[in-house]
Amino acid sequence: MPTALITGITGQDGAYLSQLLLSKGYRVVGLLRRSASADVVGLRLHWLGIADKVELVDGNLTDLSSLIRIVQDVKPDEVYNLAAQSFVAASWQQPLLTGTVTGMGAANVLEAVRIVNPAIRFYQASSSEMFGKIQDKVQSEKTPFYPRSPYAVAKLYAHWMTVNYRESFGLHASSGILFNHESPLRGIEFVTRKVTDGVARIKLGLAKSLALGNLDATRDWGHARDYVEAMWLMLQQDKPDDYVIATGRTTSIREFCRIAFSHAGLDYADHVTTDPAFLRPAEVDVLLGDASKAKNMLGWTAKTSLEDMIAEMVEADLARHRAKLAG
Ligand code: NDP
Ligand code: GDR
Repeated sequence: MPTALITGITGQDGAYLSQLLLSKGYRVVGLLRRSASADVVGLRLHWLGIADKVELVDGNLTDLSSLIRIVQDVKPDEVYNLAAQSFVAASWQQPLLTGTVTGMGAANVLEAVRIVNPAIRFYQASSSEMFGKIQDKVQSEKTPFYPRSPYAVAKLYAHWMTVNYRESFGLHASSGILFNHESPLRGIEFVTRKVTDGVARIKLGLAKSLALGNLDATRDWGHARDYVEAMWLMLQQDKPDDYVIATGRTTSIREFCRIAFSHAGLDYADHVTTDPAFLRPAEVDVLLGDASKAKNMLGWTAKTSLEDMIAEMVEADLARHRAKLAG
C-alpha cells in the first residue's frame, strides 16, 4: 500500500485529495498544525466522511525539524505540499507570514524530502495567480509570470524552488499551476463560497444583501474534486514536470453571481452591493488557462461544468443553513 503525506490536509484540496487517495488504496497521513480549537479541526474531512480514515501528525510548515521528523517517521512514497496562507487578500495584511509559510514553507518541505529520502515524489501547489498581470490572453506553461500580490510572489518562489530542486538534485518534483477551483468545501472568505453562502442566507430570509468588491474580474473556475486528480496523475508520470490545470472558460464575478442567485430563483441585481473595502491594492483582472499539456500528457480534462458546480455549492449552503435553523 503506497503512503502519501499531505500538508494542508484540513483545507479544501487536502480533503478531496485524501478522499481520492483513500479510494485508490493509499495510506494517507496529513500534517496538522497545532490549534487551540482542536474540537473544530478536520471539519472538511468529517464532511466527506473520511476523518477516521486518515492519520494526522503534528507539525508546521515553518518548522523544518518537525518536517524532517515526520518524513522520517511516516516514510511517504509521495508528498503533496498543499499547505499555505492561501487567501490573496490577506497577503497584503500579512506579507511576511505569507512569504514564510507559502514561500519558505515549500522550501522546507523540499529540504525535508531531499535530506531524508530524495526518491520521494513531490507535488507543489502552484497557482495561476503567478501569471498576475496577464502577458498572454490564454495562459499556458510558456506564459511569463508577473505576480500581483505578496501571495503570488511567495508562490513564485516556491514554484521555482520546485523546478530548481528537480534540476539540481534530480528530485521527482512536479508543480501544478492550478487555476481557481471551488466546491462546497471552499473557505467562506473566497468569492465563490461567499456568494453561494450569501444566496442561501438571502433565500432563507437570514440576510437581504451581499457586499462584494470588484465584480468585473474574471476567473477560470473548476471543481476541486476534478483538480486533485491532476495532482495525483502528475506524480504517476515517469518524469516530473509542470502543468497548467484549468477549464479553458473564464467568467466574471458578476456572471457567477447571476448564475448562483438565479439557481435559487433570485435576481442578483436586487441583492448584490459593492463595497470598496473588498477591493485589492492590485488586481488580477483576467485568468484563462490552456490545459492542453495536461490533456496530452496526463489524459486530464475538467469534468464538472461551472453551472453544475454552482448548483452543488448553493444546495450545500442552503442545506447547511436549513439544518442550523432547524436547531
Ligand atoms: P486552504 O486555504 O483551504 O487550505 C490551506 C491549508 O494549509 C490548511 O490545511 C491550513 O491549515 C494549512 N496551513 C496553513 N498554514 C500552515 C502552516 N504554517 N503549517 C501547516 N499547515 C498550514 O487552501 P486550498 O485547499 O484551497 O488550496 C490548497 C493549496 O493550493 C494552497 O497552497 C493554495 O495556495 C493552492 N492553490 C489553490 C487554488 C484554489 O483555487 N483553491 C488554486 C491554486 C493554488 P489550517 O486548517 O490549520 O488553517
Ligand atoms: P483568488 O480568489 O484571489 O482568485 O485566489 P478569491 O475568490 O479571493 O477572489 C477572486 C476574485 O473575486 C474578486 N472579488 C472578491 N474576492 C473576495 N474574496 N471577496 C469579495 O468580496 C470579492 N469581490 C470581488 C477578487 O478581487 C478576485 O478578483 C484563489 C485562492 O484560492 C488562491 O490561493 C489561488 O492561488 C487562486 O485562487 C488561483
